[in-house]
Amino acid sequence: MADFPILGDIGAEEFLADYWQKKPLLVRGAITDFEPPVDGDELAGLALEPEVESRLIVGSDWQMEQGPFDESRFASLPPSNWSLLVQAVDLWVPEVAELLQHFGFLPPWRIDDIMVSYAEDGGGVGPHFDYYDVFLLQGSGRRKWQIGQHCDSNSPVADNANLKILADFAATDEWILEPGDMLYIPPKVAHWGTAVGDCTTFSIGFRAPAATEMLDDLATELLSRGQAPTFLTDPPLRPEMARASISPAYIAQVRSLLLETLNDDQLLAEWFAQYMTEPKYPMLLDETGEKRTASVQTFESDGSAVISHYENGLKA
Ligand SMILES: [Mn+2]
Repeated sequence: MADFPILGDIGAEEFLADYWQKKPLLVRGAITDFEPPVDGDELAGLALEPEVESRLIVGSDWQMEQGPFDESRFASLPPSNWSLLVQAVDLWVPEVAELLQHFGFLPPWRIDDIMVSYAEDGGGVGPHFDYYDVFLLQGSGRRKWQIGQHCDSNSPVADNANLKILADFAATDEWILEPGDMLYIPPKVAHWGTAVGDCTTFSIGFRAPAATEMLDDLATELLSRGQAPTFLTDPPLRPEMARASISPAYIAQVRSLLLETLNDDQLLAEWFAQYMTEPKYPMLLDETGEKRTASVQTFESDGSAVISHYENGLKA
């Protein structure tokens, strides 16, 4: 018996070594007799609430509308070809949060949220890729999933105002997922889900911050610490350098100052634990009861290890 039944016959160690962030994995019957904890009506109800993040994707050209929605909007939708996406349903429905218990082989602070989608026949978000890992767990009904090529920021996208729909999609595999089946998609792998009849899909998504976002947050952290700043110094100068273009020696100075600033294990460890436990919706903590935790090990100057705990972006 596998250690995490949601991975089917594959052990967690093998999954992490061979599939995670590398290649897709289809697991039939990942959850046996799966009873989806929310249905389309409940999702529509959530999408009426202003604090809940939701989107409608309508038509064969995937036009996106941002929630919250009016009940009248649902009444005027076509009989097919649309999908409702509700973000972070785990924060609003405890039974959905319980699904996260199946993913104990991954650090909890890597989890972003569980997005749940309801789609009528033909509905979906079109062919696209993401920069994060996702497990697509089929709720009610059936959905056809196609996976395709590896993409990156140079992959051509169609001219669609709000969604990054791939201009080219070359399907390499195709499956129909039934209730309780699950498909893991690594970052940058093209995928395209299309509802076969009405269905719900639970997308367990992971957080992968961009280097730029991390530098931004780390800079804010450094500023807030109020430490004396270190300043750029000149490389050895010669008079003719005054009117020449900026010399590579200057750039080398800049790089070494920046790297020196980053080359601080304690700073990085404390900041990263803080950063990765920041709540998804900091302004809604009272309502969601969101709780993100991580612990991190640092070393004192005498070499002794210290474990610090972080919760919701704060040292506990
Ligand atoms: Mn996706």
